[in-house]
Amino acid sequence: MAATQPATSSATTGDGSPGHRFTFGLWTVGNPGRDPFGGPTRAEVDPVASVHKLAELGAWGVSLHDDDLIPIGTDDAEKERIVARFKGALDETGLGVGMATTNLFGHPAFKDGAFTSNDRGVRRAAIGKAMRFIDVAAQLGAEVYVFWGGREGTEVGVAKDPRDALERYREAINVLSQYVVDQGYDLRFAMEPKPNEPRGDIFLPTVGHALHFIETLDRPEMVGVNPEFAHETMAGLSFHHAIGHALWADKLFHIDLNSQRIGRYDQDFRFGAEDLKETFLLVRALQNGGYAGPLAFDAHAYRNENAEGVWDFARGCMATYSLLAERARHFDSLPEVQEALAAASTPELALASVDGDDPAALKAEAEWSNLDALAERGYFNERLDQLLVEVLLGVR
Ligand code: GLT
Ligand code: MN
Ligand code: MN
Repeated sequence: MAATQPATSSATTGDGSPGHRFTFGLWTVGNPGRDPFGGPTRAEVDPVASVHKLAELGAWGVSLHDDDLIPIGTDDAEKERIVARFKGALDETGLGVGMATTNLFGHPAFKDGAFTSNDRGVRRAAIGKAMRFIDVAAQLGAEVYVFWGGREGTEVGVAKDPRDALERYREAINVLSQYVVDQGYDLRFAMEPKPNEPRGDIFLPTVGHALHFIETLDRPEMVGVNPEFAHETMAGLSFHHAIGHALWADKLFHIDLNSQRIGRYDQDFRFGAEDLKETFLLVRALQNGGYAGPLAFDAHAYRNENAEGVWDFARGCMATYSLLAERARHFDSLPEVQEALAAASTPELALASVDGDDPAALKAEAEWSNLDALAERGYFNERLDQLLVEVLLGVR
């Protein structure tokens, strides 16, 4: 399958590295530090103020939920005024909208799920809520519309048959993609997997599940994935492998960048705060895979930061991405790395294994004597990995 991604138009400069289209969710820089054990430690931030500050820091754009911009309970006239003011700030600063999405997890109506609630009335309202904000997303020029099914899951497995839940999930995405086509909007969808939290178990828990689900849709070409570093890591999986899989399937429409340790709650730390090696491998995979979509930071400042620390957090995310992009380019440019890759036979993996051969020839190659001969070689991964560590540490 092709590994290329659709090129996107206006690449501008993020923090120090041309071509990176860095975006931040309004809910990320606007995160007031609330957690399950304590209330806010910082004031709420006006979305328009976030737009101006992010523009000043060199971000390319923002992403947002309906409820980040339009508070629950807002009437239609006020909604129009809010959207116009926000669009004014985007026009003034030149910031784009990387993605928009629906909050289908905050309102208590969605406590049993949204598209997969057992209550048909809730499912219909969830579809309608998404339609309402898809209209706004189109108006704001969003590239991608994300579906993160935070409440689509269970604590009590016996209460929902996963086959019915998946069928209803599928129905909702089909209805919404038809809506986008009927309205003539230029919008693609991206499914964001997560294994758990806030539900005990969430449907579409990993990138692999989502990639399969997409193939069952009426319009699979319109739908890709929005993998998040923290979410795959929570499942104990390699994030750069998930990204490789999505790129291979031509389905990486968007990406949520942050940091996370395995086995913890959903930490959403600053990009690069944990596991720099995995983070390096991710940046290199995106770079070498030709990913040109938004680089969205879905993270937040530590709870003990004040308003000033939030902007340190935002600068840190962009700076670390840019630095790792430079390290990845440098790594691949080193002759000793190229030699080590050759010793590991890394380029050989790109060659077809079989070239119209006679099965008899392949069977002959499975002789024990040949297997014994093949077992003799080393793959020099120690050398290769140490080079990577030394590049990361800046001594090479
Ligand atoms: C929420 C979640 C994120 C999703 C957002 C989109 S909302 O913050 O933790 O991973 O990307 O709905
Ligand atoms: Mn996310
Ligand atoms: Mn997260």
